[in-house]
Amino acid sequence: MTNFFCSKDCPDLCGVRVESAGGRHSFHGLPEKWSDPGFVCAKFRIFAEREINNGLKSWQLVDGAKRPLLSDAEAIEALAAFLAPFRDKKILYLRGSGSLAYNMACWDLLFAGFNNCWGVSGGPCDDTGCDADGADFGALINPEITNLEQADTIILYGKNARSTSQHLYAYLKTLKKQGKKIIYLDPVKTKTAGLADRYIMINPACDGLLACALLTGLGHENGHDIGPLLARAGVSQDDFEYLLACLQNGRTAHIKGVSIQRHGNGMNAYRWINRLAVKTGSMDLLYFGHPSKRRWEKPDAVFAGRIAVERLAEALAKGEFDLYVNVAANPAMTYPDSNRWQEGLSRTPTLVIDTNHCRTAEQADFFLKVGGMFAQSDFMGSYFFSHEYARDSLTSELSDVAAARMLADRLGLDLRLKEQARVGRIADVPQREYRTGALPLVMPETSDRFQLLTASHHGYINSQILAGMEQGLQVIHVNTVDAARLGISTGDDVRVSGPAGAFIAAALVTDGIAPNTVMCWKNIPMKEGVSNCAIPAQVTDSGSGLAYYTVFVDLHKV
Ligand SMILES: Nc1nc2c(c(=O)[nH]1)N[C@H]1C(S)=C(S)[C@@H](COP(=O)(O)OP(=O)(O)OC[C@H]3O[C@@H](n4cnc5c(=O)[nH]c(N)nc54)[C@H](O)[C@@H]3O)O[C@H]1N2
Ligand SMILES: Nc1nc2c(c(=O)[nH]1)N[C@H]1C(S)=C(S)[C@@H](COP(=O)(O)OP(=O)(O)OC[C@H]3O[C@@H](n4cnc5c(=O)[nH]c(N)nc54)[C@H](O)[C@@H]3O)O[C@H]1N2
Ligand code: SF4
Ligand SMILES: [Mo]
Repeated sequence: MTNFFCSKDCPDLCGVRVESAGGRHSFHGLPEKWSDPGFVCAKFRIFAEREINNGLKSWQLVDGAKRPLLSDAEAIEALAAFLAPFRDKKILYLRGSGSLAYNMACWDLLFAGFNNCWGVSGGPCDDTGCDADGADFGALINPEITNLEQADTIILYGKNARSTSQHLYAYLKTLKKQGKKIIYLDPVKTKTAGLADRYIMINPACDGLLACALLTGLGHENGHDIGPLLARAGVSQDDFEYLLACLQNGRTAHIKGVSIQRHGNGMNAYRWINRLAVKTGSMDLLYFGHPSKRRWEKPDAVFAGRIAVERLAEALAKGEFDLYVNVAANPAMTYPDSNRWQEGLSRTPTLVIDTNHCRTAEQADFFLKVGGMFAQSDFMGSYFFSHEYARDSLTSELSDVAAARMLADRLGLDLRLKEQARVGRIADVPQREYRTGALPLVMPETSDRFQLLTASHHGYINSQILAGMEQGLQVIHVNTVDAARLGISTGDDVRVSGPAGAFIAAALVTDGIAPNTVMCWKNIPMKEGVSNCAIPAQVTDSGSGLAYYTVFVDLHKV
């Protein structure tokens, strides 16, 4: 029996008990205070299938053909020779969220040891929201999740827990049975709406407007006109009064989804929700996604410089770097402006270090296959809950850390990755202290085209799917009234054109999406292209996070 944990980009951070017999493993989730009995989600089986002895080998492109590298020693030897000429060259280094555990920093430390290696500033995930909480509270921290037991009402702002945090969802179900009211705000009527006492189909990027209207209604704010704010948000007077009554007649918890900060005004929206929680005495009932390794000292990888996240594809396409190093990331699928990424990857020599042959690897010059989380002893905390776990490796495949150490040896670099026991703990994470005076309200962009949302699907995480799983998911959700106006029916192939390019998906006509809004599942191959072909690389009002959802598209039947 081995103790393990799942280090995928998922807030739940399941602790796992593994029983192995005859080369087969069975996985059992450990219970938590808020999730007893424990369980692992159905995706875990997919991770095991993708990553344990999946038969992939490393390879190097030689004269346009892939030369397979059959053993780990051969792969490391060839990679050391591949990297040697780049010791003083300008390198761009990107690490993604394939595994979020601490020891993945081995690669940061290795490449920061090259003389002119650049890291990235900002990111695709939670940077905007973290900047918001940093500005308002001077701290990135969540209250204990069990504080929810003190609430009478729980508001979920675009937090599709049923799909993206199944342990939170299980806890919400228990809390509902105890009599808590649940309110769910989302332009899309997702599976989480089924749990809610009230589902409100808010327009995208309008959560801050609603929070401001509520603060005005409660007398905490003036200078704003409630009527136009509600009209822009698509929130009815009845829903507004229901929310007001909840806030006035009991304690209300606020759970901010990561999604709502992926808009041009995403930081502002987060800050208005923060303000609503603070002014109604609920700072201890306010939740978001915070950094998962904040309780450990950071490994000291110092890069020669940093390039802004929205410039990555452009910089590679313009030939600003001699080498691109891509670790546990799949930007050809997951980052905006996919067509530009294709250009950049074909122009710049590229090393991909991954457990799978992802879309980005298809254009690599060197592919190093590692064993993934099952081969890696590691530790981390959750980015939402308070728990943390450590694990030993489960398989003997080449781990990221073993590969980085072997390379460091071959290249004569000092890899200063500490054992877990020697990594300093940060004992006193600062507490929240609200420090914001007046807060301007940033109105969302408007357009007569359709706002494109790209949401998580319960069956896979980010771009990590099994081949073929995208069948049946290559759809674009269109509101019934919009579809009638455009003459589009369910099953029609539709070209979705945005500022950066286009993709093709099958229409799925539904009343379960706000008018003038369309939605497809994120980060999978579409019938033609991928959703990020349509999405330009642009940042939110924090300047640090990508504004994936402030994009307006045209729909044409093909
Ligand atoms: N199964 C699964 N789980 C995952 C992931 C996955 O890909 N699959 N990804 C993981 C990662 S990396 C992250 S960051 C988290 C993300 O998890 P969440 O924070 O739940 O974010 P999303 O799933 O992107 O979006 C959730 C919902 O927000 C809605 N939404 C979009 N814009 C707005 C808005 O302006 N206001 C409101 N109220 N709602 C809006 C979308 O329609 C969508 O239904 O999930 C993690 N968990
Ligand atoms: N349009 C649109 N795009 C989005 C989003 C959106 O909402 N809309 N969401 C964004 C968000 S929130 C995020 S977090 C990003 C995520 O984007 P990425 O960071 O690209 O995340 P993944 O798709 O999970 O890809 C990670 C890669 O890591 C590999 N991998 C897995 N485990 C390991 C390991 O242990 N070691 C190594 N070396 N590799 C491993 C996987 O095989 C996969 O190819 O996507 C963003 N992209
Ligand atoms: S993806 Fe999330 S819910 Fe599923 S096993 Fe991993 S940590 Fe648990
Ligand atoms: Mo994310």
